Order: sequence, then C-alpha cells, then structure tokens
Amino acid sequence: MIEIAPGVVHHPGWLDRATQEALVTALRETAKAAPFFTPRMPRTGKPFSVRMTNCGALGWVSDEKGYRYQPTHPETGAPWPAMPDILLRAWAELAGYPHPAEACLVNFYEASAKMGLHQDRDEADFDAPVLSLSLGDTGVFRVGGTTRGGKTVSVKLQSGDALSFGGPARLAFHGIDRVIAGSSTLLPSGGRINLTMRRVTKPE
Ligand code: MD6
Ligand code: FE
Repeated sequence: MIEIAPGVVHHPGWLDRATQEALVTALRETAKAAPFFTPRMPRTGKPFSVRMTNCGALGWVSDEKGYRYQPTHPETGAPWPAMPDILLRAWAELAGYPHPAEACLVNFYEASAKMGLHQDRDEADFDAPVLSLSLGDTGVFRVGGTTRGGKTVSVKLQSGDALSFGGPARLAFHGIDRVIAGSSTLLPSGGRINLTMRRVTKPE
C-alpha cells in the first residue's frame, strides 16, 4: 500500500482478477434491481457524464433539489439492493472503522466521462473513511487539499485497486480527470466502474 497524500491510501491490485469478475457479475444483478440513472446538477439540472446506481441501505442521488442520501431509487422508487459480500468484506478489511458501511455508490464511466473536483460531504459522519474500488479501464484520479485551487497529486486507479480516503483527507477535493480507454479487458464493452462505500449516519 502507498499513502499518496495524508489520509489517502492506495492499495494497487487489492482484488485479484477472479474476484473482480465475481464482483462484476454481482453488480449486473445490482443494476437489474436498481438500473443506472443519470444524475443532474443541483439547481441547473445539467446531467452528469457519469451514470450511477447504489446498493446498501442508503443511496446517493443528485437532482435539481440537491445532493442527498435516500433509501429508494429516484426513478423506480424501489429500495436499493443489498451490498454484495465482496464489498462488505472490503469494508471490514480496509476501512478501519468499527461500524458497517451504509451506502455504496456505483459510478459508471464511458470513455469520455469524467468527474470534476468535489468533496464528499453529504454524510453525517466524517470519522469513517470513504473506501473506493475500481473496475475496468484505468481512471486518472486527482486529489488536492480541503480548499479549491491548491496543489494536487494524481494517481492512476487500475482495475482491482482499492483507495481509502479518510482522516485529514476526508474532506479533500478530488475527481477523475479522464478514463484511459482500452486499458482493461475486464468489461467486455469497456468503460470504468468505481464503487465508493460510505458510512452515512453517526452510530449511536
Ligand atoms: C471515482 N471517486 O473514482 C470517483 N470519492 O470514480 C470518488 O469520487 C471518491 O474515489 C471519495 C473517496 C474516494 C473516491
Ligand atoms: Fe468523491
């Protein structure tokens, strides 16, 4: 493991190929129960280039009304499906936090998709890290400080990599500059999946 910035720990190749394939199979079931939707920016309604779904008790959604967590899919109204076991295990092993994750946001990037610099701050509990797993094509991830405009570092997140994002970095700005098309054979039609597991509520 490599600490790329204080609180940002990169675990290259944390999932082996067979586990990556099993996770993709599990996520196809997730997407049947909770189809990918296109989130929209608060106020403007401008669509994201990334498509999203969720699993776990809560899911992150965004539309004209704002960013929030909710227990149901924004289009079907159905509860989110359970988190696959591989994700529960990853949280137990890497998060270093004594309570379970409540939400896993699933982001799908086509070759042209990206995600602008943002903070993850819609959770009530910042003591837990956000734990990310990447599948498919490599994403160029950038992380800076807790204010905009400071110095940043970049790391390539390859299929199977885990990234734990907590402590002094929990509110750091970060994003995905680009996806490197053709860099992985995991997803037959290409693209990148990123999973971010989060604790949302404060434990009792
Ligand atoms: C991505 N990741 O890798 C976007 N957020 O596609 C995130 O936005 C992120 O990787 C919080 C913590 C870790 C992350
Ligand atoms: Fe994020």
